[in-house]
Amino acid sequence: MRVALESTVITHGLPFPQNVETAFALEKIVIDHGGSPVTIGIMDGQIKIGLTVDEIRRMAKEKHVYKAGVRELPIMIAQKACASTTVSATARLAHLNGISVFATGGIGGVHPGRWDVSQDLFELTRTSIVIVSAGPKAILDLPGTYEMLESLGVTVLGYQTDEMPAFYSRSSGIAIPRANNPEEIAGILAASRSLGLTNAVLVFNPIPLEHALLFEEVESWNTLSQLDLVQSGVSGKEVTPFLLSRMAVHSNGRTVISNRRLLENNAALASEIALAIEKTTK
Ligand code: PSU
Ligand code: MN
Repeated sequence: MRVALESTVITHGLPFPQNVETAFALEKIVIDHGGSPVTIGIMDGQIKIGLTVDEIRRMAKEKHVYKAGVRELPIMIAQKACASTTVSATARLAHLNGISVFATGGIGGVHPGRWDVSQDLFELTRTSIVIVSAGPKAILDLPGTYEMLESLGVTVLGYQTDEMPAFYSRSSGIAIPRANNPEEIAGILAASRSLGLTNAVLVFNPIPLEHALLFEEVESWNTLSQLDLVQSGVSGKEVTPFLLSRMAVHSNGRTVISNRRLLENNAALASEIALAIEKTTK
């Protein structure tokens, strides 16, 4: 059973060398669960449904890999470019290739302030796949992102929680439906498909308690990072990578460690869900 993993977290989400270490650690977790990890990306215009070890290393080290969302995929292919794929692009490519489960860190969403809403949210309305994340990224407008998911009709579940987790921390105060085990999630995907729904099943898996950061502390680093953003003049798709790198600076690297731990936790749950889906479709 295959589990999709994304590559933008490697190229734009984590610093080198933690990014390569994390990419391989995630693949190992899937293998240890009896699955096949499929890290998705684009090399010289070729869609890679499973980057090789060397390709992952190359992506992680290169400075100017393009960050491709679903709308940039056609450009990357036609121009024979090298690109990492975001949640939107990875979900689409995984689904096209018959993969039912995808693990990431945090989904994109609604940014605070001026209009900036991730392609991720819209892609989730047209890709029937289970996506495991630790919540919308902490640098986002959490209530706004939650409301947008509702407006778009995306099925949202908390894994063994009644609250939407907040990426580096476990709670946001926003109530969501709960799922208690991988079999239940497999059943929800099957029901979604039997209804002819095209949307994703978005599973929010809270970061393990021992690696969680205090919400108040995260908020204080976020306030500083958002000020840095205004001063930097950074815009467009560079916003999220910029904010994540500022969070790492203000937290003295603590957000990088938490990000890795939540990614590992998500890869493990995604593997269990993939196994449950395989059992029910046999
Ligand atoms: N999860 C992480 N770190 C990341 C991302 C996810 O832990 O960097 C990436 C994903 O690829 C996601 C992207 O799709 O951040 C969101 O970018 P934007 O806000 O520009 O859509
Ligand atoms: Mn954006």
